[in-house]
Amino acid sequence: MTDSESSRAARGTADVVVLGAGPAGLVLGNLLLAGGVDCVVLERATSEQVKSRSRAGFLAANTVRILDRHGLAEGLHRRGRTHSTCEFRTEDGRFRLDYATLGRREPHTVHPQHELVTDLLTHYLDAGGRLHFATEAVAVHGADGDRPSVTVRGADGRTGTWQGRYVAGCDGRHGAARRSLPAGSVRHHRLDHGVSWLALLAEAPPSLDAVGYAVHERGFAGHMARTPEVTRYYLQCERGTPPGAWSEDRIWDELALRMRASDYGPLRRGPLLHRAVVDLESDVLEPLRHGSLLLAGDAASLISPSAAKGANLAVLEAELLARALIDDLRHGSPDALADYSARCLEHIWRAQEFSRWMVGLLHRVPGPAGDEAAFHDSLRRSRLASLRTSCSCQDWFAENYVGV
Ligand code: RFL
Repeated sequence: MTDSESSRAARGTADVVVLGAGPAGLVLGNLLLAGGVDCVVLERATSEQVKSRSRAGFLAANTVRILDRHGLAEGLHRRGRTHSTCEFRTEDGRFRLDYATLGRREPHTVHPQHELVTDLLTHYLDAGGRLHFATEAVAVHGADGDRPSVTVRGADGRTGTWQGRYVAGCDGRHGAARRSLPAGSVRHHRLDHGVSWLALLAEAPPSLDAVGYAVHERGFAGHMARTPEVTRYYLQCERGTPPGAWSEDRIWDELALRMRASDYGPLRRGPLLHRAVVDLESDVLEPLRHGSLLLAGDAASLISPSAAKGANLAVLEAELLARALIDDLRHGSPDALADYSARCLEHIWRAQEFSRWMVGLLHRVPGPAGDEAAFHDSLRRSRLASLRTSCSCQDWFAENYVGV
């Protein structure tokens, strides 16, 4: 379906109306289609935008198993690379963890999110899936009953309606699903970690053969390979910093300083392809269901990128939701749908806890200097020392770092 066709804001029906064509919506769409459930995916962005949005890159072993189970991992195995080492650079020296030899002994697979999304999209469309780009969900209605509907708006401003038996809100943090929840219908837990990152994509080969985490008195800096030609860097910045505030030279100099390039080797510089400021925030909606409206991925829970969990949770939740919807719609068995929220929340809270721990490991606590800040800073150094020296701490780290 082309964008110009879809811009007519088509209207119609489907048993499951899926909002959003990110990892959550596309895994769900593929699994429902394979399971014989009638569904449609409605996506606000154009096909080109969806295929080029750079975000995650580190996929957990369980994510790969899920994608394998459903025949969705072909591109990932062809182009992705396994990754198993992280390096911490701190005021007390440098140490490495080969996490694939620790904990559950599992590596990550590095496969950029836009490539995963492109793979999932191709698979879904080739299998005959229905998807409308440039179609924004405006609101979900009637979620209290068993015939919910979604009003949509096309790129030309024309509106339409989709009706289903269920609506799956996979449309992220700012989507229509969250907005449409009646006040008080779900509990909204939120945490602002108080830290912001300048997230950068550089057209430059990786500078080290590991994920690099640098803890520095000027703030955190991070290094993550994406492809042999592209590397993601993070630079902690003041809250409210405009993404364009720093020149490329200043960014590279600051990265080199915080990553202690003079001690451990230079960074391989290159033009910056993309930059954005990300405030590290987390939230969880509880439960992930209101009547016939179900939430998955970032729409269900936003997680700070400090532990690379968001896309992995999205895939896991989409598989659980697909199974539950297939059970209900094809086999008349509603039990898995009734358990859907509780099953996801176990994984979500565990990931949130680890991601919060990582924030505390990698950053000085923002706020005024003083006795309390110094106390927190000593706790952070002690946490890093445990990670450097304690085998059981390293096993715990590895299990949580790669697990979802
Ligand atoms: P997405 O990917 O945001 O997709 C939602 C889709 O919904 C569409 N949409 C709408 N469509 C119709 N109507 C509306 N009203 C709509 N509103 C929105 C959007 O256009 C979009 O196509 O959510 P999903 O599927 O839940 O997936 C979540 C992940 O994208 C996210 O958690 C990760 O990117 C988080 N994340 C990482 N996760 C990892 O597992 N590993 C990583 O290495 C990792 N690195 C990252 C990250 C997130 C980052 N940022 C940008 C916060 C690095 C960064 C910098």
